[in-house]
Amino acid sequence: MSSPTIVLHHLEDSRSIRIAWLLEELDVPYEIKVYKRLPSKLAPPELLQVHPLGKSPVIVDNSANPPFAVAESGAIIEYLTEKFPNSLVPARGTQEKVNYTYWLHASEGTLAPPLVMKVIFNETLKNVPFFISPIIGLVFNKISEKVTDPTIERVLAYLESELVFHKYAAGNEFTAADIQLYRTLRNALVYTPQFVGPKTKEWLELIRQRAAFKKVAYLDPEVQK
Ligand SMILES: N[C@@H](CCC(=O)N[C@@H](CS)C(=O)NCC(=O)O)C(=O)O
Repeated sequence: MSSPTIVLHHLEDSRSIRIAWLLEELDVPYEIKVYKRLPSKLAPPELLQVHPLGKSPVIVDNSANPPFAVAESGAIIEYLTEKFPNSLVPARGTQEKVNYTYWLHASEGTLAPPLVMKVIFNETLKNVPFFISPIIGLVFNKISEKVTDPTIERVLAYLESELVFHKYAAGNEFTAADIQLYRTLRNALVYTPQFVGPKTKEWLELIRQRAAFKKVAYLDPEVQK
């Protein structure tokens, strides 16, 4: 058997699950190299040898001559869906394609940043001395109320309103935008469950039933709980 040409550099418990899931959907053989997070939760320095940002996901395509790395989950999704035949991208010029592109970008560009702030607040509170944690907690609550939560609430309400009209994020067919949204939504369920509506929860259940997701579910500690 020939060795896989795509190597996925996967940081544990990270967005990189999207790419493992996509590669399973595409039925493309791949090698996965798993990196442990540092105690600070940051990526280990070895990832800097794969790409100058040192973040995950990042893939290396060894079929290219010379091989090259592709970073940033949305860019990797575009690269892989262009390279391998699939039905995970709607046809050009359709409403579904517009929805697809919107969620591919909004997931990382609009929804993930305030959610990442919530993750940071949470981790920080676990590590500050107990006697100052109530004060820090109050500051974080204020920032959440004014800055992070209104955006999270609005994006999730928009997704919920779209899912009333179609089964998946872009339309009635499953697409790579569902994969891109999955990890962000799964964080929303952990950190802001009050904003995740019933249609969105149904959609999460639906996409978790896919055979390709089940093959990578071991990479998501939340699913293992
Ligand atoms: N927008 C980027 C985000 C990449 C990113 O921040 N990845 C996180 C894992 S979810 C990471 O590598 N964190 C470790 C670090 O920043 O050191 C993407 O979607 O690929």
